[in-house]
Amino acid sequence: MPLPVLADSVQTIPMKLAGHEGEKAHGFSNNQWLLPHDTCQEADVNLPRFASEKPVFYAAKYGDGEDQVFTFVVDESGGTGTGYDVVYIDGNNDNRIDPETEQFKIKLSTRTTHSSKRIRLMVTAGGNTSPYFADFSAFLYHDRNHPVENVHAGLRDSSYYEGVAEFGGKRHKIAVLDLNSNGRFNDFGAELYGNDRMLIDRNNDGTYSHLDDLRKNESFPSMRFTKIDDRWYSIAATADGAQLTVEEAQPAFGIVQIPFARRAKLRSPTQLQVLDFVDSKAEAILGKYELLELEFGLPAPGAEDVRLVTWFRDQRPQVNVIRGTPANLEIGPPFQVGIEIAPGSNGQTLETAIHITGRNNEHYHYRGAESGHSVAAPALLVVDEQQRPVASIHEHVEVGRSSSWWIPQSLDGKFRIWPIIHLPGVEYKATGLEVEFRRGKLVERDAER
Ligand SMILES: [Ca+2]
Ligand SMILES: [Ca+2]
Ligand SMILES: [Ca+2]
Ligand SMILES: [Ca+2]
Repeated sequence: MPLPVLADSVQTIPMKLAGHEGEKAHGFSNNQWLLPHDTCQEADVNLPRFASEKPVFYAAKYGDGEDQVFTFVVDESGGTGTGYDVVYIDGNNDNRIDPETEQFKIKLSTRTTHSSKRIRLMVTAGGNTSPYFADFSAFLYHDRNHPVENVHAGLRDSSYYEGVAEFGGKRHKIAVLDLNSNGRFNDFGAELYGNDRMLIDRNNDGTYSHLDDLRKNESFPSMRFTKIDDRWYSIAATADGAQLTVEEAQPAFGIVQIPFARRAKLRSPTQLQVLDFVDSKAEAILGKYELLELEFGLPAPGAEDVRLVTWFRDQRPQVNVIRGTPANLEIGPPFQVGIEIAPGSNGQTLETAIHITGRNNEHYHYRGAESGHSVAAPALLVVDEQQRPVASIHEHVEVGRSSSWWIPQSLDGKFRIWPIIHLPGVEYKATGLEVEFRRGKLVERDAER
C-alpha cells in the first residue's frame, strides 16, 4: 500500500552507528536478558575446551537473518568451583568460537558492584550485516521462576544510529534506538521497551529529552505517523538502522466521541495517540485501537473542572475509528461513589477510602482543581439512625487512598458513613455504609465476613 505522503517531501537519510563505547546522548537503557543453560542451544557450534565442568551457555538473539542466535559461554578458567571469570562469544556468528579472538576476561557483577564488558556482535538485519555493540554482564541470580541460583547474563545499552533530518525547514539530529533489544531498528509500536524509539533533538542542544510537554518532547515511540510541530510525518528506519526515510504525511482522520471526555490515550499495533477533546469530540487517525487511559473533565460553574482519570489495565475498551461515522464510546457515567472501611490497627481508628467507579467497573482517580478555585474536597459524613450528622471527616480524605480517622469515644450505636463528593454535570450515585461503634470502637460483624 503506498504511504499517504506529500510529494517532494521525501528525505532519505544515511544513519551513522553511535554509542560504540556505551556513550549516549539519551537516557534509555535497553537490555536483552540471557537465561542460563547447561548445554549449547545451537546445534553444530564449534566450541573450545572449557576448564569448568559446568560452563554456562546462553543464546542471545539478534537481527532477522537465517541464524539469529549468538552463542555465549561463561567458564571458570581455574577449573570447576573457582568462579566464573571468562566469557566466550561467537560475535561474528559463524558458529565457531575462536579462543584467540572471542574470549574475554570478566568479573561477575554483584549486588554492590557492576562489572561489564563492551562487546561487538555482527548482526544481520534487512539483508545487511553490521556491528552492534552492547555491554555484557553476568551475575548470580534467582527468583520465583528460577528458584535455583545460577549465572544469568544481560546485554545492555546497545549502540544506536544517528543522522540529521529536516522538520519544518529546520535541521535536527535524529536517533533510532533498538529499545526492545532484538537487533532490528524498525519495530513499530507504542510499548516503551516492547518496541523501538526515535529521538529528535528539536532544541539542538545535543541531547534528547523525554518530556511530557508535547511541544518540547524529543522522544517518540516508533510509529506509523509522528506529529512534530503540528505536522505529521512518516518516519521509518531500515531494519539495520543504517537508513531513515522521513516524509511529510497526511493521515486520514475520523471522530471519537465520548461524553465529558477531556483526554484519552489510544493504542494500536502501529500507533499511539493522545486525543484532546472539545465538546466531547476528538479527531483520531483511522484504525482499530484499545483505550489505555481516559480523563473526564466535569465543568464546575465558577471553578476549575473536576477531573476523573482512569487507566485500563485489562479488558481495554476497543475503539474503531472509521471514516465518516463518529466512534461513540459509552463509558464513564453514571458513576458509583462508594466507600470501604476497615478497622485500624489499634481498634480506635477507622481506615476509610472513597472509590469512584464507572459503568464498566473501571476505577477513577479524582483530581480537584490544581490552583485554588476548586469545588469542595472529598469528605466523609457520619450520621446516626435518625439521619442526624454526628461527625464529618475532611482531613486526608482522598479518592482511592485510605485514611485513618479517630473514632470519637462518644459514638455508641449504629451509624452510616457517607462519601461526600460532588461530580458536577454528570449522573452519579453515592452509597453509604452501615457501621456499629461500641464506645468509640468499631464492632466487627462476622456476618459480613
Ligand atoms: Ca549462531
Ligand atoms: Ca566466531
Ligand atoms: Ca528493535
Ligand atoms: Ca535536545
